[in-house]
Amino acid sequence: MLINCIFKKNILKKRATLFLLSPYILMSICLASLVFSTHLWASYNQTVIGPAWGDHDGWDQPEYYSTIRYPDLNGDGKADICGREGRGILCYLRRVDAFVPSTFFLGLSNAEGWNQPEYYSTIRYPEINGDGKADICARSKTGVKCYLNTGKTFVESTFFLGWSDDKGWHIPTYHATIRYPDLNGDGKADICGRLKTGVKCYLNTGTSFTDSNYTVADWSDANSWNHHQYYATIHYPDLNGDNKADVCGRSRRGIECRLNVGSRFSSSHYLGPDWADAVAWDQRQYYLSIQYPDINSDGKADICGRSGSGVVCHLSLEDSFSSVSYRGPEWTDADGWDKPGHYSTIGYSPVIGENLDICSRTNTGIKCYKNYVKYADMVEYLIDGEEPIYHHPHGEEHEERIPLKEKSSIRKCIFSNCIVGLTLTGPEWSDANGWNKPEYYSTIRYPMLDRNKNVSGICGRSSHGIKCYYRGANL
Ligand SMILES: [Ca+2]
Ligand SMILES: [Ca+2]
Ligand SMILES: [Ca+2]
Ligand SMILES: [Ca+2]
Repeated sequence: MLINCIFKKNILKKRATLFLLSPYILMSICLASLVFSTHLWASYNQTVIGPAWGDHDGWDQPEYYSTIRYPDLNGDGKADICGREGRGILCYLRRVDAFVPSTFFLGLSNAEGWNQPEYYSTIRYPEINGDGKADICARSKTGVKCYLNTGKTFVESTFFLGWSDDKGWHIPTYHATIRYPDLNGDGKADICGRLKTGVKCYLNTGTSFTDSNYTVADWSDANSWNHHQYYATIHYPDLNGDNKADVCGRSRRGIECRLNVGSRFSSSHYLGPDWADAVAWDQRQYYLSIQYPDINSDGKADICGRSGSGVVCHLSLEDSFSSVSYRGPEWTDADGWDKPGHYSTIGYSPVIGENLDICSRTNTGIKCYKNYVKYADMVEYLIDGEEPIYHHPHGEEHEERIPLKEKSSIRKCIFSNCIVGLTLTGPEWSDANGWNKPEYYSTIRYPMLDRNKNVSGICGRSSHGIKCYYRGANL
């Protein structure tokens, strides 16, 4: 009902002249249904209280707050929480309405140098041994080591890679690119990083990392990939849904990906949007917003990024991204999204239903827009004077009908931002409450609080500690 109403209003202007509908009557119906359904879309009624990692205990320092993550430590599908304090990594396990202290600990302490960014910034929670319980890998002075999750704590393992300070890995252009994609689809994380000579990966044998042919030689220092606007965009999405990670990055010409063809990355390009330096995508407020959410839920990672005029996405097709662009929220530079306190908080998670919705922090707090990609082809741009093709969302006999896809549109709408401002209001993490400071906004995450029930949350650290919000069943 609401959705149909929304579609009607969206196409109001163009259809009104065609069908002589009274805009005032339609508007009244829409307003009435919006008022009626306000409680449906307003938002988050449940909280999970996390550890009291407050400013008083030093958690406003980056060597602590930037390490906060939400791995699943016990394999129950519910995100737990870990963070590094002075003594090492502490974790809390998820219970119904709180995260509670656990025996998990790993002594990556300040005394051993882990308060240095070239070390603490590399702490990750990949699945190393395939048992569904998140493990830890991190780079110290001597190289990358992994620590296995025993069910109670973390213990040192035989996994090691000599990406040491001596070999230059203390420099961000190298260590900031260390990732743990699963290249061969065996459920065990492999490891990739960018060296002077380009991207290089090692496969997980079950007990160690071994050399492989997964490389991208083009992305070398000689080709300028040691610059942040390029190396910081290297991601490992699964573009074709075969459960084997592919690789993407932004060169000065735009997005370039290579498909994983079994034992190596393809040498041919999987072309993406031309987000080139020449059109300002070398600005960090744009290139740092590049993500690969699967917005149409077909198992193939799509690409979204924020330009100066707002979020835009392209769908993953057979051998390239769609040339059609799908519009997201108009989170513009003019409205402040050129600042990291906004652009770095953009995330994609299933707030309502199964598709990925989009959220970000506004001046007044978190706002999310529902994913309408199913209807994207129907939403926009009826051409004046052309008879539209109709789609019957509830069957042919139903009175409601909405126009389906017209020929010449090249921009379509995916999130409800296009539609009467249908938003979900999240926590009031506003500028006025100090959330424009990095020790707070940079901790905002959208973890799966319950994977089995498809419940995602909004979590962040305030001056008092961690708190998560989610939509309970009674909303
Ligand atoms: Ca868990
Ligand atoms: Ca594990
Ligand atoms: Ca693997
Ligand atoms: Ca997709």
